[in-house]
Order: sequence, then C-alpha cells, then structure tokens
Amino acid sequence: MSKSLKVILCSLFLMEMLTAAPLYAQHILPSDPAATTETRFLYGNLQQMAQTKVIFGHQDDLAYGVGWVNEKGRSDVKSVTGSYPGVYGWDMGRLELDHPNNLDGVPFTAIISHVKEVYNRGGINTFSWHFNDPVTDSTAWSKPLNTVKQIIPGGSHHEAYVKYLDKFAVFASQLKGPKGEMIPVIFRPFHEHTGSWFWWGNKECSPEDFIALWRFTVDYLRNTKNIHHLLIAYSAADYATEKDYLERYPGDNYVDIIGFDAYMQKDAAHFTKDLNNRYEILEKVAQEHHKIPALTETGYVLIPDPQWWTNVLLPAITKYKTAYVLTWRNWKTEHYFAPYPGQASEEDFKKFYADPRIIFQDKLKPSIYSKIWTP
Ligand code: BMA
Repeated sequence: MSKSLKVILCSLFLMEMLTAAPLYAQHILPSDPAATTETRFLYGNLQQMAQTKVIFGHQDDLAYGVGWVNEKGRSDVKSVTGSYPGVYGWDMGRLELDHPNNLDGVPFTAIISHVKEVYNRGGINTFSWHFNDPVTDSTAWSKPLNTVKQIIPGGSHHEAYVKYLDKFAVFASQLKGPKGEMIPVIFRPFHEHTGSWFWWGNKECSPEDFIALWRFTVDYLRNTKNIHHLLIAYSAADYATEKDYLERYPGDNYVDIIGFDAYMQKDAAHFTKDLNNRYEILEKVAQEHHKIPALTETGYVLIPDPQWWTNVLLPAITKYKTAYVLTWRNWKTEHYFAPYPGQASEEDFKKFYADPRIIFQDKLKPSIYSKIWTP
C-alpha cells in the first residue's frame, strides 16, 4: 500500500471514529501504535459495541462438537440457532512443540482455514495458549518454581521461550485476508494468571517477573517480529479488589481488552454474586484505563439448567458493559458448554440468541474490519 493511501485510510478511520463515538475520541486506538488498519477498526468497533451489545463466542466452534469432528460448515451453535457465533476461540497449545495438532486435537492447518473463514464473514477470532513450560517441558498445568524468572530476558531459559514466540510469529504471519491484509486476532496470553494452576500463576512468579514476561512477549512480537494485527487481552481468574486485579497489569501500552474467566460451579446465586463482584471492578478499571471489557471465558458444564441462558447468563452480562463472552468447548457428552440439538437448554438458547442485545455471526458484517458501525 502506498504511503499516501495509508494516510487517506488513516484519516478516514479517524473521521469515522470521531463522528461515531465522540466520547471515545481520545481512546480510539489500540495499544500498538503500528496496529494495522483492520486491527484498528476491530478495536474501535469493539469499544463501541461494548456500550450496548454483547457478542457471543464459542471455543473451537467450527472444529468439532458433541458427537462430530471436522465436518465442513458444521457448528453446534449454528445447528441450534441457525447462526454461527460472533467470536471464535482457538488455542495455540503445542504449537511450541511443532505438533501438527493443538492440545485438543485441532490441526493447526485447520485453525488457519477457520480463522480465514471467520474473518471473511465478519466474525472475530481469539487465541489462548496453554503452552508447555519451557524450562521443564511439562504441560501448562505444571507447577514448577520460578519458570517465569528463568524465561524473561537474562534468565537461563530465555532462548527456549523466544523459540516459542518465533513459532507463534510464523503461525500468525500466515493469517492473511483476501487482499493480503493481516487478519486481526485477539491474543490472550497467560490467562487466569490470578489463579495458581498454570506455570505462570500468581504463586509461581512475582508480579514484577510476570509483568516483565508480558512486556517482553508483546514487545518481541511487535518490534522484532513486526506483528501488528493483535489486540492483546489481559484475562484474570478470581480477584476481590481493584488492587488484586491490577497487581500484574503490564500497563496500558500492552493491553487492549481486559476481562476475566468465570464458570458456574455451584448454584446460580453464587455465580451471579461472583460475576457482579468481578464485573463491578472490571467496569471501573475499563473506564479508568479506557480498555474494552469482556467475559473472556465462561460456561456451565453440561448446562443442566434448561433456562440458564436467559435466567442466569443474560441478566449478568447485560447489566455490565461486555464486548463479548466466550463459552468453552463442546468436546463430548461429558464436557460441553454450548447446547447442541436435543440438549436440555436448546430452546432457552434460542431465546438468548434472539435477544436484541446479543450478537451472533448473522448480525456482524465483514465491514467490522473496514468501518465503524454498530449492529
Ligand atoms: C480445559 C478442558 C481441557 C482442555 C483445556 C484446554 O478447560 O477443556 O480438556 O484441554 O481446557 O483447551
């Protein structure tokens, strides 16, 4: 693209943003000053949509569902509602090991085609990464001491971690749209870091080392690998106060989306209270830091409550600003988070889908990447 065309596109983008969202005019750009045009539009649209709408998302939606694997065009969410979700989650776990499939058996080549398919119809892709511990080579759930310290710059295993990022950079650079443009992705590294079940958890490293790891990761991808099509999501597990939430926050220049992961474990009353507590804090931080709030993972395994979607989830996520919610994967009859035909909450999920505040794929357009609009 020529320099003058870039300048024109940038000015058009700014004009659109200024007309569409004067309140956000000062905070319309993502944290990466060199973010691609499409990434900027995605950011602006998410900022805007979060004011009144919530996009529904599902992990591995196109790759498999309950009772099927790899069937072109199939999606449990679509089988129930007639529409694909608006956000699609993919995990990078095992990319670092050069495996052909990710940790849940999805071929990385399939993820690349799904990401392109999603982008072409105006959907949104997000990546998590359950990566192996670069020091011990055990899984993301290993609990060693001090891995983070050993992989930040100056650490004994820094180079091993850099190799992970090199592999991610190669993968990310293959995500190209029809005109050769890079496909924006919401990258959510080191998720649930306020818990202690991954090697990057809060008992496994100090806040300073966690922040150093985060900043190195983002700087390396941006500045050394020249990757500018990522929106970065900071996604906690539990926290009780704003101070807790921000203890490991790497800074506004390193984050675009802030969120948390929350699953219904006990009963609806506990879950609602927990969501309210965490949302109160999230909304305040989002306002103060001008970031996009999201419920980055959620669900109720097996959805045994037939009215869960409209009685429990809908009131909670529409009470607060939430750009999107991502439900976890539909692996098998003993492990799923979205309904499939015949599942107990099927009818209620159709009502959830029909709520005007909830956005699925059918209400999103590819121009989410080229202009500012609200569905
Ligand atoms: C967990 C489960 C696991 C899976 C992991 C990473 O919540 O779904 O089966 O391997 O996420 O996707």
